[in-house]
Amino acid sequence: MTAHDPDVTLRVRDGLADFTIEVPSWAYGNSGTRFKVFSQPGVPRDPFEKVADAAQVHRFTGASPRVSLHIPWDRVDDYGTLAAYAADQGVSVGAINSNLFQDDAYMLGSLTHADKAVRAKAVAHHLECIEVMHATGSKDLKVWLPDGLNYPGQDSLRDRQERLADSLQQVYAALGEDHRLLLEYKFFEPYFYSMDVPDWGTSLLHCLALGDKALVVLDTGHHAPGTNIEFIVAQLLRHGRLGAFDFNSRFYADDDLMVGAADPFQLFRILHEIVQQDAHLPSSGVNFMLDQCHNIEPKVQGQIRSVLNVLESMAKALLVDREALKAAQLAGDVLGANGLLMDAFNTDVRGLLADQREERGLPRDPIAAYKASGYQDQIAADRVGGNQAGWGA
Ligand code: PSV
Ligand code: MN
Ligand code: MN
Repeated sequence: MTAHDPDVTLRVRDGLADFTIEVPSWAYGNSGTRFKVFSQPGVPRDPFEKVADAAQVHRFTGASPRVSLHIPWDRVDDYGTLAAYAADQGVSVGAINSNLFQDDAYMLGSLTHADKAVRAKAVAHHLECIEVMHATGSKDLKVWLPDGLNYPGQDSLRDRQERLADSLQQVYAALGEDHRLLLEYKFFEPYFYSMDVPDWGTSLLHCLALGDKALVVLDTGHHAPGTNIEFIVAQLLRHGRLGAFDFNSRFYADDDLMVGAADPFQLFRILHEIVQQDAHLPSSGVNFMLDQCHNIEPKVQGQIRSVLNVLESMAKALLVDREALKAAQLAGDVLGANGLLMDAFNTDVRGLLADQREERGLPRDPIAAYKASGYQDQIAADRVGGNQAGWGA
C-alpha cells in the first residue's frame, strides 16, 4: 500500500475532515516532576494567555479548535468574556475539569469522604463547574477523582462507593439539558493502596447508575503496564459509554508525556478500534482530548507535535481496508488480517497529511511554521513571571 493511492487519499481526507483534538489549558504552564517545577520563558500568566497559546496550536494544525479548562486553576471573574476571547482567537471552550486534589479538606477523600459536609463541599465545587459550563458553552464536565485509601482498613471500600454514587447523583442532577458528565478512572496514585475509581468497570457502573448523560473517560496513562486498552475502547463503544479520551504517553506511571511518543503502535491499535466503530466521527460523541504536561520541551510546540502524532496514527487507522479485513477475519486468514493492519501501520502518511494540510491553506510543516511565526519570541518578551501549570489569574 502507498499513501498516494487515490482511494486511500480520499479515505484519509474524509475520515479526518471533522476529526478534532481538544487541548488542555494546563499544558501551557510551567510543570515538572513531584520534586521540581521547571520554568520556561513566556508561559501564560492567566487563563486568557493559556487560551491564546491553545489557539496557536489550532492555527497551525487546523485540528484543535477547543481548549479544556480546569477550575479553579482557570477561574476568572467573567467566563463569558473568556469564552468570547476564545472565539476571537478561533477556538471554543471544551470540557470543564473539576479539581478535587488541592484542598486540605479532601485529605481523606472528596466525593467519597465519610463526612457529609466534605462531600457537600465537593459537590458544590461541581455546581460551580456547571455554572462555568453555562457561561462558556461547554458541554462536558470531566471528573477525575483522586480519592482512595493509603492503608487497608482505613475506611470501608463499600461505603465509599455508596457515598460516591450519592455525590455523583447530586452532580448529575444539576447538569444542563445538553451537558454530559465524564467520569475518569485511574488505577493508582503513588501512595495509594486502593483508588475509589480505579478502573473502567467502576466508572462504567457509576455511569450506568447515573443515566445516559454519564460516560467514561479513558486516560491512556491510567492503566497497568500491558493492559489491552483497545479492548476497553471496543467494549465501551459497544455500550455507547465511551465519552472521551485523555491522550498522553507513559513509560512507568502516569507520565503525561506526548501522545504517540512511547508506543505509537498502541496508539494505532486504539485508533483502529475507534475507526472500526466509526467513533472518529463527531456523531459518536467521543471527545478526543490531550492531557499532558511538557516539563522539559517547549510547550506550544509539544502540543503541536502531539496533535500531529494523533493525526498520523488516525490516518494510518483510516488506511486499513475494512472490507478486506472483515473478509480475512471471516475466512480465518490470520496472517492476512494481521498483515492488513501492519501494512497500514507501516505506511508513511506524513507526506499525505502535509498535502492535505496544504489543500486546506495550512502549513505543510506546522512546527516549522510556528517557529517561523515569531509567536514564541513575542510571548517570551511580553510575559514576565508566568505561572505553574494551572494556577493563573
Ligand atoms: C491526574 O492523573 C490527571 O492527570 C488526570 O488524568 C486528570 O485528567 C488530570 O490530572 C487533570 O485533572
Ligand atoms: Mn486525565
Ligand atoms: Mn492522569
